[in-house]
Amino acid sequence: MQNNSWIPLFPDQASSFAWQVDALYFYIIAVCLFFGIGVVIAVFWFAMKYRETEKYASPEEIHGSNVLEITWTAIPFIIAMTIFVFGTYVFFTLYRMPADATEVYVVGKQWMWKFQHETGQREINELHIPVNTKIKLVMTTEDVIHDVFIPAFRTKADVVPGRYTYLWFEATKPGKYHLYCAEYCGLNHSGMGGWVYVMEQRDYDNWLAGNVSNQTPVEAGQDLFQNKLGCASCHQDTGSGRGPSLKGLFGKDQKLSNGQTIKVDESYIHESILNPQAQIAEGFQPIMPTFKGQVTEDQINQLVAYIKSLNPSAANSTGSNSTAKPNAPAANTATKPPATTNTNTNTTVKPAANTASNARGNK
Ligand code: HEC
Ligand SMILES: [Cu+2]
Repeated sequence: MQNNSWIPLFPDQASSFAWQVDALYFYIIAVCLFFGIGVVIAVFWFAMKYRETEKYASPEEIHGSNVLEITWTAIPFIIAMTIFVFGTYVFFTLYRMPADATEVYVVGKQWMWKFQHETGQREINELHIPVNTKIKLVMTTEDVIHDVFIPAFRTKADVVPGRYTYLWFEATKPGKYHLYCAEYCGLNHSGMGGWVYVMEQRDYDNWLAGNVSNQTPVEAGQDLFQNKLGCASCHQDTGSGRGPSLKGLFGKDQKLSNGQTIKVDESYIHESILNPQAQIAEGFQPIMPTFKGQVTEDQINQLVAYIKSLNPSAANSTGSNSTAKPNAPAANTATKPPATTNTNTNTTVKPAANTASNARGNK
């Protein structure tokens, strides 16, 4: 939460890059103050120094000065470049996703945030994460544009219908931090927010164990793919079906029938499901029906997670989806932590909401 620093203007610096964002911010403020105050002082000083002392005096004329020209070009250029270089560095730190992050799926919806962990736990308007661990949010929305904003982590990103955007952070301090929607998204926009709970690894493990979910996104996706939606009837691993085998698809460069080549990412799969005619895989007929209206964004996330898991060697953290199943269900039976700890950490979640959404599988 808000700390008790002597100026309560700034939230905690609770992520690995928060200090960089603040340093850049203060640097720009310092530059602005220096010149802003400098100009005002100069105005008064010159006004006094060169005030009219003698009527109709004609001052000495000056014609050009290379030294002056070069100085007032070079200094502002250097200052502008420091802001540019520093800003670019911070930008890349924030928006280049680390390869070894734990993924959490996020779906924005008027007016709530829905999260699903790799291990299957679902949350609404609350996100529990371990401290000192890189977390990558894979985000989309069911309706309008929203924006995930966690001030204490000094990071935010738009969440856009029809595609995926990403955000990563590594929380450095256990605690409870505000989560906001930072894009005006309708009537109850101001109420669209919640809390991020940063927990010590041990507490987080307890939390996971106390919030068992029957299916991980990969498992749920597999179920949809093979049974509920019948994708497997066309997409067979052998490649002998009417559609291409999706094995090893994620992360590869896919040739399209129009001659283009495209890198297969989450957004490509998303579009392949909702708008299959838009991009046709080379060598196949455009016979895939659209699943628009039949699948929710949560289910698409699960299908994406499953299709990603079919390529464990993909460059980024994707592969871990299929294999990384931290011992959440196991811990529940075998190494159940003392009841007290368990209930303690669990008071922060709403089991009712969790199980209800599990039962419905998506909403
Ligand atoms: C009627 C058969 C059929 C069904 C059912 C079907 N697909 Fe397809 N799918 C295809 C064909 C054919 C293509 C290749 C042409 C294209 O890109 O549209 C394709 C392409 C794709 C691609 C892009 C593959 C690539 O190599 O670029 C993805 C991803 C995909 N389908 C996912 C799904 C999912 C998920 C489902 C179930 C929700 C599904 N498909 C159901 C026939 C089908
Ligand atoms: Cu919103």
